Amino acid sequence: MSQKGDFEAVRKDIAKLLHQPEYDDGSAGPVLVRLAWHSSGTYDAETDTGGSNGAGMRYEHEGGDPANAGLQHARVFLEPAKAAHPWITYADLWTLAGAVAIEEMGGPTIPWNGGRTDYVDDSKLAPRGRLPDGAKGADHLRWIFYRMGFNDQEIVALSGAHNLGRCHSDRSGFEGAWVNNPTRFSNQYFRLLLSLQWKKKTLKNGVQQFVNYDEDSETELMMLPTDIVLTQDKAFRPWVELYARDKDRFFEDFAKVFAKLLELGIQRDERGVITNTDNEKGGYHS
Ligand code: CCH
Repeated sequence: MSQKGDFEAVRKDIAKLLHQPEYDDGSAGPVLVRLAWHSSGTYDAETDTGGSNGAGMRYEHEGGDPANAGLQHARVFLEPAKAAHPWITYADLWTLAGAVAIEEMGGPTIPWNGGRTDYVDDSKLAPRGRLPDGAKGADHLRWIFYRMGFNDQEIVALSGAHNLGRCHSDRSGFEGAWVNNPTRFSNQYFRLLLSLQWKKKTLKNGVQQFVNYDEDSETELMMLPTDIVLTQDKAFRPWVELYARDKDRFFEDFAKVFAKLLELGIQRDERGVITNTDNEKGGYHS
C-alpha cells in the first residue's frame, strides 16, 4: 500500500492496468477517458450542482443513467488500483485515470490535482439528462456545454477525444470507431471529419450515424451526428480546421480544456486545497 497522497504511485498502477488484450481494441484507456468525462460533465455552473466530487456514479441515480451504460467496465478496470491505494477517493481515481490514460496513449500532459471527496452531497445531485445526446445538433451541444461553462472553441477541442475508443450498439446504440487507431491520441479525428465523405446510415436498431467505408482497408469508420455538426456550424468549423492542421495547438488546447473539465465544481484555496467539500460530513462513504 502506498502512502496517503502518493498520487505518483497510483498513476503508475493505472498505467499498468491500461493493457487489456481481451477488451475492445486492447486498451482500457478510451473507456477510462469517458468515465472521467461523464463523472465531471454533469456540472451545472448556475446551480453549482453535479461534477466529479462525490463519485455519484457508484449509485443507481447516476450509475444507472442510460448515458453511462458501459462505464461499469471502466470502474471495474480501476478496482485493482483502488485496492492497492485504498486512501484514494473514487472521485480522484476516476478523474486521474482519464488524465493518465490520455498521456499513456500519446496525448498531452493533463494538469491534474487531487483532493476530491466521495461524500455525496444530496443538495449537489445532478438530475439525469445532463450529458449530450449524439443524435442531436449544434443547439443541443451549446446548451449542454455552455451550462458547464465552456465556449465554442472548448466544445470543439473536447470533442477531439473521439479520436479514442468506439461506440457499442449495446451501450449507446451507435456502432464503430471514429479513427483507424483508436488507442492512439492524435488529431486524426479532425482530419477525417474534413477529408472523408460522410454518408448517413441507418443501423439495424434504427439509430442514424454517419459512415465512411474504405475499400482498401475494408474498414468502416463512423461519426455521430454531433461530430458532423462541428463541420457544419459556422462558429465550430474554423476550430475543426485549425485542429486538423495544427496538432500541437490541438494538444495544447485539449490539455487545458480537459483539465478544466475535471475541475468543474471544485473550488481550491491558493495552496490547491479544496474548500467546498466536507469529507467528515457523514452521508454515503465508500
Ligand atoms: Fe463521447 N461518446 N460524446 N466524448 N466519448 C462516446 C464515446 C466516447 C458524445 C457521445 C458519445 C465527449 C463528447 C461527446 C469519449 C470522450 C468524450 C459514445 C459511444 C457516444 C454516443 C458510447 C458507447 O457506445 O460505448 C457526445 C454526443 C458528445 C458531445 O460533445 C467528450 C467531451 C469526451 C471527452 C473529453 C470517449 C473516449 C469515448 C469512447 C469510449 C469507449 O468506450 O471506447
